[in-house]
Amino acid sequence: MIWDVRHECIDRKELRSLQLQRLKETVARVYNRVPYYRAAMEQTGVRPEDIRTLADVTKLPFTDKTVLRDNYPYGLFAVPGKEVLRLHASSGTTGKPTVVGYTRKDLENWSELIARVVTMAGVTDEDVVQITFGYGLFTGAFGLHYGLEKVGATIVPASVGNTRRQIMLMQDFGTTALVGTPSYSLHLAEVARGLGVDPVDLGIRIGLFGSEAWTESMRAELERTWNMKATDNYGLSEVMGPGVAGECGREPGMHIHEDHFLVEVIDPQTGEQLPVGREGELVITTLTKEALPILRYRTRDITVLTEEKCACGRTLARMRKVLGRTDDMLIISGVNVFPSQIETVLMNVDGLAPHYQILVNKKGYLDFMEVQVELTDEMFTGHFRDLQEFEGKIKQKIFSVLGINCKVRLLEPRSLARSEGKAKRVFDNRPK
Ligand code: DLL
Repeated sequence: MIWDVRHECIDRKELRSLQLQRLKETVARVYNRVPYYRAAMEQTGVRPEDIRTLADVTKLPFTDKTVLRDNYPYGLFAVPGKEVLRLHASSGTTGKPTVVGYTRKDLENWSELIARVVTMAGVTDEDVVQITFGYGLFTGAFGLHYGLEKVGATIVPASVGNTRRQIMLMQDFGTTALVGTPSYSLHLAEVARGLGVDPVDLGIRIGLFGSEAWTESMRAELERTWNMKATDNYGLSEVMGPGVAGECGREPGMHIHEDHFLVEVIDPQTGEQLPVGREGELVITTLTKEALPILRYRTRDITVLTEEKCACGRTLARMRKVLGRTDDMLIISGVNVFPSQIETVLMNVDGLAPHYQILVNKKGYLDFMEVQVELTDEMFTGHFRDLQEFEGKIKQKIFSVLGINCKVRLLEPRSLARSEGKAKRVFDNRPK
């Protein structure tokens, strides 16, 4: 089913003209109401009337996380506080978080877009949906919540943590769809097994996963573990939260809600816009946000766009599964490595569990990477020689795919810390 045929199947020419009209409105809005944007535009000599075509978006300044931090908390808001109905924040790793705000109309649009995403994933008003994102400042839980409500699903607002209780809720309430991070969902399955419950018997048919990068191999693992359809959805607080894009499952990639977001892909080094079909950093301009309109937000997420027709009938462009963030990309002895590439190698080796971490350090002047990965219970024989041989085999696989030498350390099952939110798997301890 398609939630909003009128917009999701819009004729692309009509979409372009809607986007242009909304882009002009957004630019005028920030120019007139947000001193930071007026100053940034004045600096490059661009005025709202210079935006005549969609291609003119490249005349506008980029926004990045520092801009939000520097204008903390309300400096970029384009409406008086009275009109802001909700605040969310994304926890910064250092210092202040970034704060985002929503007017009534923003909240209404947000739940509409979530309704599109969850419908795309196959959720209906018959489903019982357990939300395992933390209810709080994070956009994940409340974002999904109101869209699911719109669709008419029964929501179990379990929030994050208390994993054993989550399993009980699934059993007792008859949960049919699970919302959370892919990594936490793996953990849930593991805890279920520990309680003597096969996750498959819980009867969850759909997983709605997002908020962190995960590979196709991880999808296969989750689908096998839960006997579910594991779907991907994408978003970020700065432009709204979840609901920016979602998967229909008919063709690869996530449909981007282009009637609300103008997307570009740029070369992260030069900032140059790249043609559709080239891999690069996703940049998003909001087209309908009232409280916090954002021009050309540099997401740091690496993806590829396609405007090819989709078998589902939606005309909205798709973004490929996110490869990783530019700031998560490791440069090991001059070779660029995304953690997702290592994940793919590991997940395709029999005998390894989907729990790993990557440690990077210096040995003298040289970069040195160690990959630690847990064994499955079946593989954990405790025979030292078997393990050594197995480590060598994995090391060889990583070398053949990525061209880098690393150390592989096999760990006992369930020995790495489990995450309840976004998994932290990379520890780069090199001196900065
Ligand atoms: O994670 C919003 C969200 C919540 C999306 C729930 C989906 C589901 P932030 O905390 O601001 O917002 O983090 C945004 O998370 O720039 C990506 O790097 C990453 N991310 C989000 N969704 C995906 C995904 C939420 N499906 C940052 N695949 C983004 C890969 C994702 N990375």
